[in-house]
Amino acid sequence: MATTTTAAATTTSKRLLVSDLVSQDKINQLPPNFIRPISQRPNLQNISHDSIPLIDLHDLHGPNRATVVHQIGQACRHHGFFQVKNHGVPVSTIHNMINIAREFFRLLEHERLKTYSDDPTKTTRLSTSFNIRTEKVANWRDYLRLHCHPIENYIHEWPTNPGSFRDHVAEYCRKTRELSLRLIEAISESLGLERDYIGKQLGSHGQHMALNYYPPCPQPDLTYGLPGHTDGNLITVLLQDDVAGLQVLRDGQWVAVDPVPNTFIVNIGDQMQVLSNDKYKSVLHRAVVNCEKERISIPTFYCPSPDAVIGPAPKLVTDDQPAVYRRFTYEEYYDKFWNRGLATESCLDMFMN
Ligand SMILES: O=C(O)CCC(=O)C(=O)O
Repeated sequence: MATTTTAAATTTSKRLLVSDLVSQDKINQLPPNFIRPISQRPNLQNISHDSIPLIDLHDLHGPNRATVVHQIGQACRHHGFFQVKNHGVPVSTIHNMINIAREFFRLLEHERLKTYSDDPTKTTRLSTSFNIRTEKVANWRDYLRLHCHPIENYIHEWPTNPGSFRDHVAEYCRKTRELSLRLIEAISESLGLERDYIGKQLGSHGQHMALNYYPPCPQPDLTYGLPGHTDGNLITVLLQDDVAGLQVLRDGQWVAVDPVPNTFIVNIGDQMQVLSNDKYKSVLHRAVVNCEKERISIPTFYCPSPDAVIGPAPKLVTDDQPAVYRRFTYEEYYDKFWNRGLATESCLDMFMN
């Protein structure tokens, strides 16, 4: 692999990963391929901190279930985002996951690059930005993408360094899958559907995750960790470390979701918007970076299996609200999602009736 030896803002970096640009080339200005046109920059001064709802899941399986389901429904309808506590994922599992992600990104470059690929169809891959094959401006992010359900189909592909990587990540995947299934049941009920309706639409189900690593950035006002986008999956359960960076669009204003220890952030993805026939919205969100601290975020993307056919739930299609979307396989959606390279914020428009 070619390397750059000087801090140069006028040349495009030959490093594959942003983390190595920072740790090895020690750049102090953004290389041009990361710089957004003025109209697309993050405007970090104009951010609200009026956060998203925090829902206590303690009573989800008790006599007060209906109250919690109602809170979840309101959050999905009005925000598309909420946080959860008493979610059932042990604190030790969360800490192990964050620590192992940090250890992974601190490995030597040649060790990390063993899993490098820019091919979005690969089920285990370390990569950078979003899709460097199709995008014009790069993002200040490296990420390890893993498919994790059914776990036995994929675990043999995962990194073996750090030594406890597979054990800690597998445990985390099992726990976040349990949480995702409980949330999907509650969301199904909140839409007036059978508790198991949405789960039954997902074929044999899928679960992917990303270990996102955002290194400190010399000019965070010129670029993004990830620009505004919606998630293409069903629901996302996001863990972030103690460094802020996630922002959610509400009423045309970007709102920061500052970290709350041991909580998860849940958001509605495009497939849930389709199944709910637009009752629940898959909301734009983005990750901004900062010049002082590295940041780690770990989204679990719960999704249909590739062969599952997704469309609006018939019970939610009425004369007043006809089916907004056609039916499609998740495979078709997933291909479009990755190929557009985040050049458009969402690809739901391509599936409208
Ligand atoms: O880093 C974050 O907080 C958001 C990550 C995200 O939106 C994604 O990976 O799709």
